[in-house]
Amino acid sequence: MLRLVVAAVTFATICAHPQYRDSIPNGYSVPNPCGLGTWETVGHFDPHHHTHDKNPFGLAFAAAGHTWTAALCNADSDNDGVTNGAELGDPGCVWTVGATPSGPATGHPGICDPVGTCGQAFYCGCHGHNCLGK
Ligand SMILES: [Ca+2]
Repeated sequence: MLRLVVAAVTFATICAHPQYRDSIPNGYSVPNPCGLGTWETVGHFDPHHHTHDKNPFGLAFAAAGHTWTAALCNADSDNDGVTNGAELGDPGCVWTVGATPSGPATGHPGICDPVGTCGQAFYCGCHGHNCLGK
């Protein structure tokens, strides 16, 4: 029984992130700075998997209680000169959960675009400390 509970909790933890896409504007259409398509796991360095390797936006989002706040919207988490709100299509920071954003997402809030130009330890296909110096 204990194994079942542990497995259920583990499964719930692993799968707990997708709803966060509903908690940010255009959470399902954040462009992939490494190519075509969208970046599914907006708060992480891996575009498709919820690793523990959160990008700066993911860390800020967690620090904000996984809530789209004015402070989070006005911040520039990836330090590329564009606010999170502007990148996610909410330049006026007026979006609320369930509402239609004022515009489309134009950039990734956690990965500097163009990739590799902000001193971020991320390159397409490689992320984390192992990428430093590459
Ligand atoms: Ca930015």
